[in-house]
Amino acid sequence: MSSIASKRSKVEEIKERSNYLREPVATELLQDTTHFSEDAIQILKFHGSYQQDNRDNRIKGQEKDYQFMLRTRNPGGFIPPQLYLTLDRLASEYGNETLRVTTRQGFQIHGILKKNLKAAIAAIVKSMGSTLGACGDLNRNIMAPPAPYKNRPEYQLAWEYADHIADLLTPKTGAYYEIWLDGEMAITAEEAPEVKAARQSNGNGTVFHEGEEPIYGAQYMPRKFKCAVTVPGDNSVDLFTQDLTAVVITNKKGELQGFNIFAGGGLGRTHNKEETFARAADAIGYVAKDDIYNFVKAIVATQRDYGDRVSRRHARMKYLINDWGVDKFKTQVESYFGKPIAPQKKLPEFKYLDYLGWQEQGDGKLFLGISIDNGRVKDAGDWQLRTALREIVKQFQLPMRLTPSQSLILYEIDPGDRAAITAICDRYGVQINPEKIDPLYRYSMACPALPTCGLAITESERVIPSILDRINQVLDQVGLAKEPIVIRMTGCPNGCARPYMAELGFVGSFPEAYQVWLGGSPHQTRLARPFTERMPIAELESFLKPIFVYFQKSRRKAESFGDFCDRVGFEAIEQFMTTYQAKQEKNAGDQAVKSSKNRYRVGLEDDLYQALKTAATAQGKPMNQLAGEAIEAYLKTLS
Ligand code: SRM
Ligand code: SF4
Repeated sequence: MSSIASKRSKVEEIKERSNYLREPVATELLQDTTHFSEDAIQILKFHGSYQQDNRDNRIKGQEKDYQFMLRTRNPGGFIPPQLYLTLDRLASEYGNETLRVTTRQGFQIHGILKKNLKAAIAAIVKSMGSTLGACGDLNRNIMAPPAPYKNRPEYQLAWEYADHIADLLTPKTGAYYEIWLDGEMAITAEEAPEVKAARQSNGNGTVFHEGEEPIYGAQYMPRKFKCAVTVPGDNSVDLFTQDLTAVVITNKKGELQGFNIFAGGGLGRTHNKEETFARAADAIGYVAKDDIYNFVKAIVATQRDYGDRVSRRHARMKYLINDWGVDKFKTQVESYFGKPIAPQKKLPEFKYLDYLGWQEQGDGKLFLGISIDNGRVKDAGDWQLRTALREIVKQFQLPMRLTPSQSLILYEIDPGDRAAITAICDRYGVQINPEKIDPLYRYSMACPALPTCGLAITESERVIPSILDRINQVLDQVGLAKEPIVIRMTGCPNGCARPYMAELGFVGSFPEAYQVWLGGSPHQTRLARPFTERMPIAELESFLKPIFVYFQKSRRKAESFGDFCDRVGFEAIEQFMTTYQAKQEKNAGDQAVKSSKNRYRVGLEDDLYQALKTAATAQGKPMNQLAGEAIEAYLKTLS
């Protein structure tokens, strides 16, 4: 073995030993245990599951309360009705009675016991779903705008190519079906012939001819790999955060011409490790439509062969592009691609779109975008979203698209069914009018964090409602009620709810304390920057108030909070905060001096004292205040 091979990270060796993702999962699944070994945990991820434990139930000296999270892989967020109903059933049968829409348009079920994992995965596959490749070092769920516009070909193309690229990069190992379905292949939609051909064609060394994985090889990717396909102007997919984004380019007739390519985005970082950072993707170039699969393979091969397999902290493709520079990266990609990459076509500005409420889908049918707080589909108090969705999907057999902002869209709705669907939403307290949703809630996201995520430093999903309520109060006090600010929170710096693209980002840094990021754009086209390392959550109001006051006083017309922070800069914000706090302290001091004056005593005769007491009670004022006012008024008459 070469010295380079011996330096490889432990996970690289586990992958290689796994025999294309089979072991030790296959063996350990049959054992009567509550959890898997460390090696099996790594391989299990590729099958779409994470071993977790309920951190609320940790007791020193006792075995952890082990449970498993299952994540679906469904390109463009597509969930057919039968799959939704199966997931909903599994959430009750094996899970914690909730489903969770993720920030990459997938569903997660939490709380599954090891003994039920096989039944749960098998049920998903038999309902036309999959969890294969939802986690692990390979291509993750491909994102696409969830809007079901049938009269806008670019949107349909984005869906189509998200599906095709997902097919191209799906692992080919037989392990998944052997382990979870006893070798029975699932009935899946037929793969497009051009995708099949592209996988087999060996464009300049992009493909392995031996083994089960032509594109990945036996060691898969150095790290997770994330792609999106979108349309010009639509940034619902947070395109600058992806390893690879393809933007559909059509001609005036709506016919596909090719794709603008962005690459090298990524958000994961570690506190106090400067060598890790969030990075926005670079514009790479333009690729004609017939070349797209070979181009994707060329990018994948570049990261596969040159990505860091020694340090997992440095293994995402963003570090390769950053270390090499865009030009060197492009040269390497071109050598796999076999031709030069053309310059990008002109694009309009990208905007964040969430597609909520009732809308026309362009072919006479309707769609309905439903906002879900932090993606958690549950029944809680008056808000019975889970029951409402089950009833709607069952009765009307509607497909859905999960959105990258943890919400969902029901589509293919007959206009005649609109009233009945609205009535179900009303009956179960589900607000479907976007105008009536509080703007902070509408635009915010939070990751799951505690109690399921093993990496969480702080709370996130469970505390964000109270934090948004507190922020709303501060906004109210400074005359900014209903200001739409994009707020995102995570329980650690990995960035699962993409906080580094928010206008106001909270990133768990110490128990009960968050790093605060400011200056992202409302359309997620610019990275935010860290403003403070540790804001104790108890100090939220005193921390934010001066910043909001400054924003309220000095913003330009229609300027958003994020744009304002970016324009004035952190130095100006800090300066304002210091002056504001000094003023507050002076006011408090004056107040104290003023109230200390009241401490002088003046003697009163009994009658006068009783009269003052009666008047003070009648007016609801303290006696000393009324006495002070009366004396002040009398003295004025003398001067
Ligand atoms: Fe994530 C790890 C949840 C989107 C960056 N992420 C995790 C794990 C699996 C924790 C773990 O490794 O033990 C979390 C499970 C929590 C739980 O209890 O469910 C977790 N990530 C999520 C989800 C569910 C958050 C959500 O609120 O929806 C998202 C699932 C998406 C999906 O369907 O595939 C999720 N994670 C993201 C994103 C956003 C995105 O992809 O658009 C990011 C930042 C973008 C990026 O990858 O650069 C993200 N997650 C990470 C990282 C840091 C990766 C890195 O490059 O350093 C980790 C930790 C790791 O990989 O070592 C992580
Ligand atoms: Fe867990 Fe951190 Fe991701 Fe939140 S951001 S889900 S705490 S890994």
